[in-house]
Amino acid sequence: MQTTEKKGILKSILGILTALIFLVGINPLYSGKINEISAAEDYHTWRQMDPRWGNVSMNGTTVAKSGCLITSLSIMARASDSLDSKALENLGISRVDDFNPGILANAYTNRGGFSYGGAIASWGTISQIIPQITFVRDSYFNSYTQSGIASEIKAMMDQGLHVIVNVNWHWVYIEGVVGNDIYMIDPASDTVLLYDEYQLSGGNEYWALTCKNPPAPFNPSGTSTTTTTTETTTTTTTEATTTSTTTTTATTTTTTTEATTTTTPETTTTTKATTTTAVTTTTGRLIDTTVTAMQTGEYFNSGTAKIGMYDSSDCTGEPVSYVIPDGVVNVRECIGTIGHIAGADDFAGWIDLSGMTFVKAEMPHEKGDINGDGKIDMYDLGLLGEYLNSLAYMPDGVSMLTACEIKAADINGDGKVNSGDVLVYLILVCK
Ligand SMILES: [Ca+2]
Ligand SMILES: [Ca+2]
Repeated sequence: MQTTEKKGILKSILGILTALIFLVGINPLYSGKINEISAAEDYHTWRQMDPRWGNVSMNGTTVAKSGCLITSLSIMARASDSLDSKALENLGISRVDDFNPGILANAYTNRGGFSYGGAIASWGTISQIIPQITFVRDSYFNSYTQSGIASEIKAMMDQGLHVIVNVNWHWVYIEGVVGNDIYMIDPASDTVLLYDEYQLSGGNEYWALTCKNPPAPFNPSGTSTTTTTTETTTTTTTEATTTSTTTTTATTTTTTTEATTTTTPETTTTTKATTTTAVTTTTGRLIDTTVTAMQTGEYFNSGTAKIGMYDSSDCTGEPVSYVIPDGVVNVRECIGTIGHIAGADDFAGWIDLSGMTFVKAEMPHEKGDINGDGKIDMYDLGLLGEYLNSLAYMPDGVSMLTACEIKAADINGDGKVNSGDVLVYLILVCK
């Protein structure tokens, strides 16, 4: 989509590479050794792709490819100070500082803890390895909104439970909740705010567990203090944990080029001169400023706020879903300024089109040139990555790309837009 061209480009390409590792089994080469761990390493920096343990096998896969849950469990074990002497013995290490996700993966493997493909075979295995950790439940959030999910997690954490959340087929450890902000330690990224990295459609799976210590009071300003409760009343250890928060400010510059073509009659006939103003967005998406009455066709949210979609044409009450900025809808019929949006089941909702921008019927894009700038390059690859990621969270009837853009994204021409197209792009773009 036009404004996503630059803002998410690096994230998208990283996303594509990660997706490829899952989808087509590319196995990056790792040369590190699992035991090359510096002492007292901050578990906030543990990523499943870390070359020190990324190639540790997990029954047909590796920690790098499929170890997000193992890495999240490892982070939780360290955050909760659950590695007692029995756990160290089970893990085959002598010091807490020797622990890392590769060590835990090996302990699972030694117990037959992974089914083929790296899935954890039994919830109870974690307690067999680290006795201070007890699996409580594997369940699903009741909520479908950020505020609802945040309050469900907060309530569990207030009860002393540690929570690991499945965000679109990937697991992250939750470090704290402040208001609607959910702070995570993500085995795949340095992002700390969950919704900065992942769009949840709601109802997500989660694991809740108890550990030696409950989740530490969380301070998003960067420093959280973990007070280690003790089993006896004689000693209290206070451990200061510094959370490194990196704030990345992405500045998006949208260049809008207004091309005004005035067709002036050269002869003095009575023909009226017609003036058509076509505004070219940075993706080449044309919007037609001559259209005043609402008409059927594709519209996109060109604003910065999401726009509600309703189940009745008076567009009142609670929206059934939203069209996020840049989201594209296909309007099948209009009643005044209200449009009926097509969906999987013909009807996805009603929306007030006055907040949306009509997409002019476009010239078909060249195969592969999603943003219509005449080139096939990393920007198109980035858009493809964002589009594939968006399939997991876009509500019914809303797409990140227009029909023409989706057609262009099918670079291998098999009628589907998927990882096969990513591979072709990678070959073309990364040569
Ligand atoms: Ca292009
Ligand atoms: Ca294809």
